[in-house]
Amino acid sequence: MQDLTYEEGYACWLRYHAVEDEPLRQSYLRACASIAMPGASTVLDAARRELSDGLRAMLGTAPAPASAEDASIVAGVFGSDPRLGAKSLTGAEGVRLDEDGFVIRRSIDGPIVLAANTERGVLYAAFRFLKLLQTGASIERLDVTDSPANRLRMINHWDNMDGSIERGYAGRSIFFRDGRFVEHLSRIRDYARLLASVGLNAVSINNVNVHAAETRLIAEDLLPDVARVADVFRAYGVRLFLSVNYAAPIELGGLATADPLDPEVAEWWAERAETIYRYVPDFGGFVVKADSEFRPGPFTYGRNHADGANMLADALAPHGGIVVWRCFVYNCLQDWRDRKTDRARAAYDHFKPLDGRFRDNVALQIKNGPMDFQVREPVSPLLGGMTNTNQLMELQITQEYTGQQRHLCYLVPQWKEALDFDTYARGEGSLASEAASGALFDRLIGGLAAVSNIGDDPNWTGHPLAQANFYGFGRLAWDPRAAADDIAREWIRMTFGGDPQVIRVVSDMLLQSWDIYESYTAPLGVGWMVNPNHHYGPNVDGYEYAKWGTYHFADRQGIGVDRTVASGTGYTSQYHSPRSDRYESLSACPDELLLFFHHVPYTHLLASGKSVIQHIYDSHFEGADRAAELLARWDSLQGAVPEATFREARERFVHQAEHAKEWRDQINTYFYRKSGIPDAHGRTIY
Ligand code: GCV
Repeated sequence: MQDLTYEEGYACWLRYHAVEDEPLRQSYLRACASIAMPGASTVLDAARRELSDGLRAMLGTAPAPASAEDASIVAGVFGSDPRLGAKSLTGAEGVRLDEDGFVIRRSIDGPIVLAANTERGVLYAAFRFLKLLQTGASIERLDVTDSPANRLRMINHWDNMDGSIERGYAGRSIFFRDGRFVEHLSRIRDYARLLASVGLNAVSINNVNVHAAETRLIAEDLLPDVARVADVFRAYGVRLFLSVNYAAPIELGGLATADPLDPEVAEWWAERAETIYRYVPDFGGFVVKADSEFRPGPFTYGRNHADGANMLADALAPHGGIVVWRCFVYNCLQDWRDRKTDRARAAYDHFKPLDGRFRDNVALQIKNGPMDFQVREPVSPLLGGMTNTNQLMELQITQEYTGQQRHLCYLVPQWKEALDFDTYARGEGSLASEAASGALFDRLIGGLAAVSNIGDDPNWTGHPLAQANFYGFGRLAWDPRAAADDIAREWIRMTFGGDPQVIRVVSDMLLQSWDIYESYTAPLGVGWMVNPNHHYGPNVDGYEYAKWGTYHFADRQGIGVDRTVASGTGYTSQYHSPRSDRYESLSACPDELLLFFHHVPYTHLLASGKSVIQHIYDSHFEGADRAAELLARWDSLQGAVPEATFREARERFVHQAEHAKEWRDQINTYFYRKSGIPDAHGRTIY
């Protein structure tokens, strides 16, 4: 019987399963007999503890403390012991080694050296070294040099102080309860450790929709609590950010205005920043949702987003903080009769003209797609559209539109498509991941941010397999080139151990799950078709006559949104050529995005050779069948994964199989009734 935390999935991928292969265990034991870690700090302590606990769990014995001359593992900052070597900006083969990078080296019969430019780098090296053992790698010789591609690797929480989580599907907040901070911080500590284990270095703890209670997070009565939480994260190398209310000068400061160009307002924020830094000396900065979905912002005063962001940036600059300013700005009071306004255009239209006008300590946070985390969207044209502004790509780990952690949807393949997207901003090969990291335009700040999917459920994520999304985001934030299947396999191995059947079955399930989910929900990139507000379950016209700018325009002849320059909203022109030409052309537009860019008759033939209507029928019948197979495949693992995890997931697979049928039947029936075209295979449609 395993311990409960393992059974329930609390330990996630840091379970540190005992190594069962005896010769391998012996070789690991010989290599890890003793350890020296010069230096003392909370971050180094975390690394020391991790190495000791992890090695004890996997090998049965923790390494004995030793002097650096005698130790089999020497870990620390370059220069803190001669064995660690001197400070270095390049590792093996000239690989750049930045402040978070590290090296792991071992020559024949030499000690294992874990070295980095910073303590945080040493912590990352410790986790990476442990991962080598978790995944059964040989450690006879080691020459690893690694640095993150992104400077900012951030998690955004949408947690409210009453303990609720906007779009949270895994319980309540681990930070807040009943209007206050939680008393005991041990769960936050365990969470900080999970973040560090995948190299994440920044966290914002409150919802971007900042309501009255959370506006006070920057007030002096709550800052001591903010500082306590920041201390916990700091020990794992994670900087804390807060989402702020743009109208705080009025709501908290009692000023008459929040106009960014009003000197009194600027002074108020500067004083706030100074106070915050007295409590949290390494405070990361502010995350801001302004002039978006009823949140206040600079528009109220006739100012633009650069005015708004720069004023906050100036307040933070003396302390080293940054402003993460979200580009999720669109008209959420659109008249559905208005065919000219296109929500997809909005972010680009607002922000592109401001390119180059933001301070160096501002980063614009851009959702991966132009709409809102649908199962399929094109990549936002702002990524690669702005060449002179720091950017972050925003992803959504929490499965708002992708099954709410009741359906299996491994999102790493979706994110990979966004990261690997060629923006053509600097000619062919101008990847969106490099626009986001800043590498494409020589920007200093850049990275990835994602909306968390964790809560206080015993296994953190509700669906046990949704942990793979959190893990996968961390891996991609560090290395966007990592492959979705490698990430899946290593997550499974670290989480469930080395049983080949478990690795094979779960990785197949994960890797097919996005495709399966897409096939029985909204077709061909058109999106939405969910129930309003909570966004769960099918409702084809749920958003069709709404104010949110979310339409599919289905009539008896056809469906889709014409976003071409020739006859539609002109959105395709926001991309660089040849991308723009491909989307503009009906024949060159990829099938999976066809209805995002074009309005076509149901009889239109896709590149696949099927008509649109037959594609809808086929994908929905197949998708529901494949969802049912997920359950059967999971059932084959009973006894091979922890019982509690098995049951938790099984319950969800049963629901998913049923719910997929509901999706299938509603979508197929709707389009059969609209088009009058029967299924070529005569299957049941209602
Ligand atoms: C935090 C979508 C979600 C909202 C979310 C918003 C955002 O509209 O449904 O819950 O608000 O995105 O990203 O700001």
